[in-house]
Amino acid sequence: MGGVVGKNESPRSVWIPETKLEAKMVEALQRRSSEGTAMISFNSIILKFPKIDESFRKCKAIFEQFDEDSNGVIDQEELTKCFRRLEVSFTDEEINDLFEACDINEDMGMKFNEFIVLLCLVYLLKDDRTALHGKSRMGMPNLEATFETLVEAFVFLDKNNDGYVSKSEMVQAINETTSGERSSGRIAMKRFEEMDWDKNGMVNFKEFLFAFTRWVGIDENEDDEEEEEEKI
Ligand SMILES: [Ca+2]
Ligand SMILES: [Ca+2]
Ligand SMILES: [Ca+2]
Repeated sequence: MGGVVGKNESPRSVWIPETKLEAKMVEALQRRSSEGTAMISFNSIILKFPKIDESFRKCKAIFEQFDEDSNGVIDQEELTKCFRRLEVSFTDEEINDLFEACDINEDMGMKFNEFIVLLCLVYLLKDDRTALHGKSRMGMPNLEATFETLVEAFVFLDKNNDGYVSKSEMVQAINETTSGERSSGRIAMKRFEEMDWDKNGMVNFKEFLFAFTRWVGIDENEDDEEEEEEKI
């Protein structure tokens, strides 16, 4: 296998967001990346996995609290209440868009992993609404620190600052870590494919977050259980 990856990026130079929500995500990420990132390598992201995992698991209590009828999913009504409690002032339309975007198994409810992704998107999008920096945006400082780590990881990977992670950006990030190893291109491809949920050749922030919930093992996939060797 020749390591010629990186040069043959798709000719598409500008990626157009498919939804209003995605456009907002891209905008927020681009603004965020102008502030820089503390991530220095893909390894530094991997080293954060245990902490991210722990923080996600602590979030389970929050999830259960908002799942008022304890049916294992947060429905639209429960979510609206949740936003009110968190003092997140999103419009009904915005909440609805977030709900639809994160309901990847399309069961009209937020399962735990979907809920975490949704909260992280809220964290990102709320950035432009609260002028008060350094103040907790959602009243969950520990979880917000984890979300910040995830935003930083994405910003690190998105080298050209277009709000998406491309294949070549992933290869670049992995190469920086495992330079000289012949398998690095293959690892990058594998990681990329795990992230590119809709297989359109680009990873948006939402896909990136779902990949994280799978990597740290909180994904509850009942319908397809592909046993993946978790080797990084
Ligand atoms: Ca429920
Ligand atoms: Ca769902
Ligand atoms: Ca990019």
